[in-house]
Amino acid sequence: MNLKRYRVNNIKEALKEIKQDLGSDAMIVSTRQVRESTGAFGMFGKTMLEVTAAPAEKKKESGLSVPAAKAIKAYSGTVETGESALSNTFLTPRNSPALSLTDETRKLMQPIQKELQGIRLTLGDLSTHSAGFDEHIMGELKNELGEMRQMLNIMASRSGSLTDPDLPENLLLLYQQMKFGGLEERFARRLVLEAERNMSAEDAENFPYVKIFIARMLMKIVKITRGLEGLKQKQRIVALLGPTGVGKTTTAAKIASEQMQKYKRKVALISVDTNRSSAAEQLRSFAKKISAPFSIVKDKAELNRIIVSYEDYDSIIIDTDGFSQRNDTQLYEMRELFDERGRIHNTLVLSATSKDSDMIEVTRKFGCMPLDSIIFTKLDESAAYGSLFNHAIRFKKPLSYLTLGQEVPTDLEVASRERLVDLLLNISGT
Ligand SMILES: Nc1nc2c(ncn2[C@@H]2O[C@H](COP(=O)(O)OP(=O)(O)O)[C@@H](O)[C@H]2O)c(=O)[nH]1
Ligand SMILES: [Mg+2]
Repeated sequence: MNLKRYRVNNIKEALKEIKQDLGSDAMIVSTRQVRESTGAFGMFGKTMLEVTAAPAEKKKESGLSVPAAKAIKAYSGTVETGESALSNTFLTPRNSPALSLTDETRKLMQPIQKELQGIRLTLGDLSTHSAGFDEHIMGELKNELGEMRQMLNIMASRSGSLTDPDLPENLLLLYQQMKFGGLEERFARRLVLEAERNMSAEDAENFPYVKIFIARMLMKIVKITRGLEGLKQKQRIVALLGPTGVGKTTTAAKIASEQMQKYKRKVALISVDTNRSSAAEQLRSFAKKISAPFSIVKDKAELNRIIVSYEDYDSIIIDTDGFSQRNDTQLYEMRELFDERGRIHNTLVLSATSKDSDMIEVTRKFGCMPLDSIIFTKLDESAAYGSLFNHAIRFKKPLSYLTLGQEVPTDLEVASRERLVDLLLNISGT
């Protein structure tokens, strides 16, 4: 990506330069305060603002030149299937950009939407009342509708650009930064509007103040368990659930090491292997390395028996064999084992590199079991930290751990609010 960095005295200056250089659709990627090392021994350097910006993505612009026929295809057949094309959903694009509109854009779009609605109704009338209506003309009209909808989408996607008039500039800047970091547009919007309502116009002029204000709001959104330390039971039993490849086994090993090395606890390991796969061997060899007892179980009776046999151990870490969230049979089998509330701390392991839509699906499906916390893995491979907040806002599940690499045991962190907010807003770099 083509990033450009600006050192300026204030936000106004930054916005002016960015608009000149990259156009008014440019996105703010990050903001931080830096000290200029000018003056004798760098002592009298003044504090400057460093703003990094990126030009708008090209693909947003290309829509207008898409031929009408293609544009219609892009709407997943709603237009092609005749009558359904004229249903109400026609005016509501799939990703509902209407949610992300600024008031100004909304105003601009209203007459176009009205016009579309009119055409839609006329078309509906024509198709029901005149059986022999010229197919060709119908086709053309539908094409035109498709194009108009494409334009509406483009207008919607442009909302929230630097020209957004509704917010004081500091808030607008942070809004852009959060959005760039992957925070869902409507969440970012809600946050900055709420912040605006709760601060004086004078405070809104003070960038560090506004940034810390937003950081505090974000901190309130995230719940945490302090790793396994927040668990009430004396004997800590934790099960790692989730799809394949997200890092369950690696994380189980890291947590086992944390419990042993940091807290000097007696640790036992269990692998649940409903698949009869060889996946459990990975944990077996790790258990051998740390001289911890290890068992493989296939069903609930075996699991219960083994847990009882480990009653002298302080922490029991249960790894599970992963499977797709779409495999209902396996989900059902797993639920049999982990449907009890309270005794075992069920933690869902998600990879921070996954798309938001996949995380939502996985959490919903695995939500057939009580989920006590979430672990986000592979933060080292992702920069879209906003996803973590999107998830926290949607599901209100506390976070227990974050993992930041493949190394056992080092690349494990107890999830903290400060860390998460820092990842999104880069407070420590300020
Ligand atoms: N980059 C990175 N890789 C990880 C992390 N955690 C696990 N992995 C890797 O992800 C792959 C799958 O891990 P594994 O623990 O076998 O996943 P499982 O199928 O859920 O048990 C392995 O190559 C791990 O080394 C992490 O935090 N960062
Ligand atoms: Mg595994």
